[in-house]
Amino acid sequence: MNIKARIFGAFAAASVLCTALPSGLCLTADAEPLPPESIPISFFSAYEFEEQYGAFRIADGMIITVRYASSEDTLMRAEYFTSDGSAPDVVTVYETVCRFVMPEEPKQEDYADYKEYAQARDAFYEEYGSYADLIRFPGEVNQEMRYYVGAFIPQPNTKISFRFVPQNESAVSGSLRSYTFVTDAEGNITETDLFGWLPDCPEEYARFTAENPAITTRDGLVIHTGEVNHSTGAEMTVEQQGSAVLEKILEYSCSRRELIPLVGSGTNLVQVYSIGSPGTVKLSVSTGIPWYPESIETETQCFDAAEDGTVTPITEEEFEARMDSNPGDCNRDGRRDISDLVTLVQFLLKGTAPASAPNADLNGDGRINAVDLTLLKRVLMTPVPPRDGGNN
Ligand SMILES: [Ca+2]
Ligand SMILES: [Ca+2]
Repeated sequence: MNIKARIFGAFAAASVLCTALPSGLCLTADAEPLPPESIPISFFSAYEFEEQYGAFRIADGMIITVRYASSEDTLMRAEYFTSDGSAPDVVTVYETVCRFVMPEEPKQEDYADYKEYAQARDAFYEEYGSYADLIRFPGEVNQEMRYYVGAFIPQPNTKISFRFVPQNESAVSGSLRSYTFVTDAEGNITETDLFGWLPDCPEEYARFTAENPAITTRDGLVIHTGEVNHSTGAEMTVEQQGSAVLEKILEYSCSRRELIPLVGSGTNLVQVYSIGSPGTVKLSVSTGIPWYPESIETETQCFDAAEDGTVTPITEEEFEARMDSNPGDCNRDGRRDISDLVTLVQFLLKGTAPASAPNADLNGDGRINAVDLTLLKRVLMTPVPPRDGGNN
């Protein structure tokens, strides 16, 4: 295949830098230089890489990256920079674009009978072996797909970030997520961005969901993972309750890349929340078909989010208890505001029971009366409203 030869040629050119590389990475000068096996050198090996590791992998002392594009215009190459925006001293081991052109499907009219056609079709699928399911037809013919592949070695004691930039300036830029890596004195590389531990490909997603509950916490973030199949009419809805506020900072898919769009497959969704305001929170995520309630499944988890940014899982009972130990939060929505005053006044005038009797009894004397109303007014007029989540 001539693509292969071209790629090896590209590596041969890059291997001029061999003297700068750690030993073992480079092959002897007389042999035809081959990139280390950790670097994908064909379209489908780049595909496997992306399924297994996502956009980046640290291997053999290098940062290896792949990026998919369905056309030249959307092709994204990796650009690296230091915290001050300058270009760091990085050895580019390998940089290429691996292409795959979708072959034409045998046409039935080109064959004498159906049997002959079927044989040709089977031979076509056989040729692509384990990748045959990725190029299912009928579809667009001669569509060319690409992976940008890069491998870099940063200098010791450096911190570099990568971001993908469009190959073509006029192209619509895709996700501008950046990835950051730190190297120590020995040149060991560590990924320090969120994707160092957050899954960003199907295999990492499978591992993450096997090891963690559907709603989990790490590094002060709350992460929800779940599958939703929009083609069945299913939807995912998120609700939060309590005094803390979660803000969604990321939502992305970790599904298998479909080279030919398939109908009816689900999406492995990852949602990441940071703490917008501390306190206590209950996060509920429901997935299912809205008009078919039996299909709806709900995942719930409660957390304490502290001022210092730590997030701790708590039980639903603990959450309910916290909700009732927040004096002044008469309507039990996690906050103390004017609506609580309305709730308390309605109780005093009309006897309408407040959602939380313990919270309405501000002085804790076992009765809800005008004294509590006075106290609530005072609480609401305090310049800095307490937001302790009822933990005091
Ligand atoms: Ca309230
Ligand atoms: Ca009272």
